[in-house]
Amino acid sequence: MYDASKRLFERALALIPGGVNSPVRACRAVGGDPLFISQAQGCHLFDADGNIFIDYVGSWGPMILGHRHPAVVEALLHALARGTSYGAPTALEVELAQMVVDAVPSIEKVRMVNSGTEATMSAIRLARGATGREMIIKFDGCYHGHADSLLVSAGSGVATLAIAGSPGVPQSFVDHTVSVPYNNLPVLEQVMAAKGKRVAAIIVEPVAGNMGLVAPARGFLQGLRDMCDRYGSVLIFDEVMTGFRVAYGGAQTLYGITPDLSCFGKIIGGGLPVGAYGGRSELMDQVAPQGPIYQAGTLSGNPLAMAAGIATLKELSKPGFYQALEQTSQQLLNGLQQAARKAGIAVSTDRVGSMLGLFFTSGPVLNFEDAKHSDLNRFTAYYQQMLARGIYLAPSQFEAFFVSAAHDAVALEKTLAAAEAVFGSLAT
Ligand code: KE4
Repeated sequence: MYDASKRLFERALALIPGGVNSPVRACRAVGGDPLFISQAQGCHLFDADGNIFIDYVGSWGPMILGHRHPAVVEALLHALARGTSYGAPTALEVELAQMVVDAVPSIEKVRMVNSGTEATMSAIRLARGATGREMIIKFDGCYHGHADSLLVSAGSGVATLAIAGSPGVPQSFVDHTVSVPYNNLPVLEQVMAAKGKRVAAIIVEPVAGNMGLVAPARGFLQGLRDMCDRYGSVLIFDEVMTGFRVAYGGAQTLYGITPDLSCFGKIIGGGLPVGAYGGRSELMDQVAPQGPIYQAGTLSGNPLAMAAGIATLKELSKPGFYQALEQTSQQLLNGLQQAARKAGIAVSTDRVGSMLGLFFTSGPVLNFEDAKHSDLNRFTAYYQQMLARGIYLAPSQFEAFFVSAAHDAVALEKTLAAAEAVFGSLAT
């Protein structure tokens, strides 16, 4: 069944910490060993043993078109025929920058980097440099990558590994970062009343996807905007996951809130390593070499990654793309809710665009504490049994799951049949 993956994992364990190049992939939160994937097509993954799965991880967000979309493959092959990396400006970088600026009204200038972590780390440095302040406020359960000053009570991998922050993060860095509950304006107001004049930035996932899916409560994002205006802090929307996922212009266009800086990743690389941060020229022009705030990257704006990102955004910008994806996503959610109800299983679900969340609790789940108090053992059983039925979910309760344009009626039917069987067995 999984012999080839097991052999590969044994070898990997001798060579790579935990046998994986990113902790959550080790599946430690749900037990079992990771499957090694050999190829993918559309909404399907094929593991090293040839097993086929319907994929709801989508490489943790980038694969909104599905795997190996013809337009992305063609763009990559075209770029590859001309070279792989020049360490010099290319027309492709200008084209992708133009597409991001055109898509996101709050962005006048954008800098390409190589990961979401680089994007948020750089945006934080810019906010600190532009304000001359040091403090950062983030939210429990939100994950912004693994930059030292943001690895504090993070969600995603850190939450699953139950590490608040991480060894190796200097105490002094922790002193500059405050983490408060998501969706809780009164607590934030207290912190800002006491420290607001020292706060360089408030950074938030406008739709949280690293504690499972937790949508912003009504007025929450506007409250952050108002507080940043009141205290002169920079509002950073970490749209690494939500950017071009929940809407073409990201969560900020969906909720009508204008951040000062935005971070992107995942989808804008079309499956290749890309991150980006952007905002008003008045801020972005303070970044080197235009300004004094340093940030750099050997492979930033890599032509292959730019080509994949451009091809992806071209597909996303086509009329009706998001409406069709939302329809499929809602169908899936309705089916999951129906299957749970039929089995008498208490679940709390939510959907923003094609980002979905399911907790084993009657809910509601408004923050990380709520998420942590859901039935994690039941999630583990659900995960393992869905995997055994060929449905590939994120191996952690503290992740969202994603629908792509490649998830068709057949895939949904198989998924919901599996869910009905699994919920039924969980109920016994
Ligand atoms: P990367 O450095 O992994 O490209 O991006 C970090 C990041 C920043 N901001 C948000 C909102 C993110 O979700 C992420 C990364 N997301 C996780 C999954 N939830 C990546 C998966 C992993 O760590 O392997």
